[in-house]
Amino acid sequence: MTPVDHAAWASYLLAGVDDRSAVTAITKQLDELSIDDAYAIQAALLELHLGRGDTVAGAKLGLTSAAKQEQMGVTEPVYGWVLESSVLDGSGEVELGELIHPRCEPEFVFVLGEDLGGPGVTGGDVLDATESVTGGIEVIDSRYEAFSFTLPDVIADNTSAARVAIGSGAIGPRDADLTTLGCVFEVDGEVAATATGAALLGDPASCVAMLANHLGKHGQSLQAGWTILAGAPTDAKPLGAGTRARARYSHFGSVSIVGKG
Ligand code: 0L1
Ligand code: MG
Repeated sequence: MTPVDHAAWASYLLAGVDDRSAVTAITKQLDELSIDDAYAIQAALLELHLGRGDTVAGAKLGLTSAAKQEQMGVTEPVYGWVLESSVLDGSGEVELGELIHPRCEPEFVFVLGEDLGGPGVTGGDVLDATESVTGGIEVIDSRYEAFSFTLPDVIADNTSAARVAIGSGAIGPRDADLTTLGCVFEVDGEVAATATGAALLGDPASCVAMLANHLGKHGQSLQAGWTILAGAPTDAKPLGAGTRARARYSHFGSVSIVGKG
């Protein structure tokens, strides 16, 4: 079988980002795309972004809740990178002209105080290494046509990462039980979904441990100061012009974004 050209597929996906134009899923064009090849494309895509002067602000998990897995028709979590350029300013304004077909979702967010490297990282280790926990809203924007993909496709596409708003109402990692901590997700003033932290595969901290252990297999670790998105406890909602989304958390206050354009 011909080896997968990771650099070429990374450039293909970056062109989708640059052109604000959806591309055909990679798996529709190859006989097979393994999970390892998909992460290798993701790594090549990260290198392209870094080559343009961007930096890594953190890392993320996706598809860590049943709601998200059912929405996207997959059964496993995925891991990706949070770029500094993707972090929104306090206005929460999302320039839709820079995106293809964005959706938004609430996120549990960890800010690390210490490096964390797998293997063998537990949820307790994550809490020990965490400086604070807060809420956010992630804007995801699959580069694939019709927001439709297989698991390897979405891994290659850096797990649809596009923008993220980080809340300011942080708490210490053991100031509350993260599994019972509640989130109300509102779109245009209506309650769109509700969830608790336990929606994230039972425990948000254990999700972050999975990420640290995943990176450990690739000789990488989570770094002190990084922002880590543990995943969305609800499904994602479309973000159009004028759409106002707000995530209200029981312990983090609220985070809002608005679609501009
Ligand atoms: O952050 C996420 O949960 C996104 C994971 C990729 C699947 C999607 O685009 O919804
Ligand atoms: Mg997400």
